[in-house]
Amino acid sequence: MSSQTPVPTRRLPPKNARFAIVAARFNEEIVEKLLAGCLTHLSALGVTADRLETVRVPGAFELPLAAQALAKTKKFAAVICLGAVIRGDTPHFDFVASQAASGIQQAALNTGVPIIFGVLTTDNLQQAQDRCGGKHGHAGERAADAAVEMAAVLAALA
Ligand code: INI
Repeated sequence: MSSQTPVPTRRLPPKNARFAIVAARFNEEIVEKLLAGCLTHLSALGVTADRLETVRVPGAFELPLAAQALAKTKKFAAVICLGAVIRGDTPHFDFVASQAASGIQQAALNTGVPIIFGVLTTDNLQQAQDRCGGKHGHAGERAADAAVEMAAVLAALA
């Protein structure tokens, strides 16, 4: 996969916009780094803590349902899903990763609320570490950027 990440174009969150984060507990060490980077970056973009809600779920497979429930409240300009699916010796990875990805997209299309795919899908732990503050950047920060940008895009379209 290409590592050429986009430069965000709309960096200001809409006024008073609230954001929700759903974080998986599976592969906790990695997901906590994603969450920390996401929160720090949202703060840097002007989203104050009182406009944030964080929810935990067991694993990436459970992200779409929780994200959809949050989106349906219509309280949030975007919902950010954070998780890490790391390939093992069985096909389990493929089911969890693909269902998380398609479920998140489906939840966004069902609700009309941006739901951000901040889920790492990697062959091993090192690749995941490289992508949460290592040599391949920070997927948690990118998820924050995507949430703010999509919130701004949808606000402009409304
Ligand atoms: N969940 C993850 O978030 N990452 C994984 O790597 C993973 N693997 O490899 O199994 C994983 N499995 C658990 C899954 O998300 C569900 O929580 C579980 O199947 C219960 O529904």
